[in-house]
Amino acid sequence: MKRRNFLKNASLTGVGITIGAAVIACNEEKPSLNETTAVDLSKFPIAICTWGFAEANAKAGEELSKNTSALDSAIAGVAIEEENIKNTTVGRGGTPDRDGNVTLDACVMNSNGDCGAVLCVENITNVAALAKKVMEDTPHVMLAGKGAEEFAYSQGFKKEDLLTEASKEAWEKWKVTSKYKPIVNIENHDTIGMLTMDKDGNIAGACTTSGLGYKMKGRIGDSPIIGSGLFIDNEIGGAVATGMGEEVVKTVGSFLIVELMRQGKSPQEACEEAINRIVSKGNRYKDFQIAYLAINKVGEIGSYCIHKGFTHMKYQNGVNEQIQSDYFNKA
Ligand code: SD4
Repeated sequence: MKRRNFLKNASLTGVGITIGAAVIACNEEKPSLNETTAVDLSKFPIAICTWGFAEANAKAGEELSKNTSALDSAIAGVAIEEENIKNTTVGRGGTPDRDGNVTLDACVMNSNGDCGAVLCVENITNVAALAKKVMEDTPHVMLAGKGAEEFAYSQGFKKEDLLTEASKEAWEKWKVTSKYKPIVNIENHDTIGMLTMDKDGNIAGACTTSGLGYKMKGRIGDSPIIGSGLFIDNEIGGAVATGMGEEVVKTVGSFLIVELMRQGKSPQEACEEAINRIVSKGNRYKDFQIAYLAINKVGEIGSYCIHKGFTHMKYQNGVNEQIQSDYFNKA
């Protein structure tokens, strides 16, 4: 029997998505907004994440199905990519800064609105788990650099060399020209931002990255900044960002999306409005990608990006699928 629950200010009409392994187009139909809407709890749990990180998203979905908390499920999911040395934008194996240091950024947020973040951390692979430790076991919400690293060791995290042979080789090649020009979409391997809803519809999330390749030493993007790379309000929904962090920070993108949903916009409409805020500032958007992914309290999902090529994963009712996002730049 379906458990039903009632919420205010949420919309019910879902984004129609065909099930299958192939990448599919996001339905452009706009959900309607109702004052009072029934929430079908049989839709939960749900896990969504940026890009085509199928294994990571499936892991989060499986954890949620075993009643692991929404936050721990997200952390277990993103850990797959943090540990995947072939992924050159997250965790171990990540692309270094221009001096050859791999520095990681991550943040987490739970359904109570608690959060934790670590910035510019070296030698630790599972930085989302470390961000949770900051949230739970310190009086702070953010730790950076050496302080974050030392805290990690005190919590039993292993010291690991994050620079793999492959990343080192690529960096040495890069040094020949030393051109800093982030590439739109980076072949679909990018920051992982994940949002999870447990069986009761409680939302949590994690965002983890090695940041933009060959960045300046000490550079921080949006990913560990609560409100920019990730934001959750369990009454409303959550959002995550990927792409050129500097531009996300300027409009506090994830917080903006949650606030737009609070005002009654669907996740899709909110993501589109957040991208519009960026592209309306001039033509510079032609050179960078930003993508947003959001979910609201009834489990509707939205995503939107500047340039074609962004996809996200969705796990629901045991099905894990990759979905192509709609995009702004149709030129
Ligand atoms: C950053 N948003 O550090 C991250 C990285 C990313 O495409 O998503 N790269 O700016």
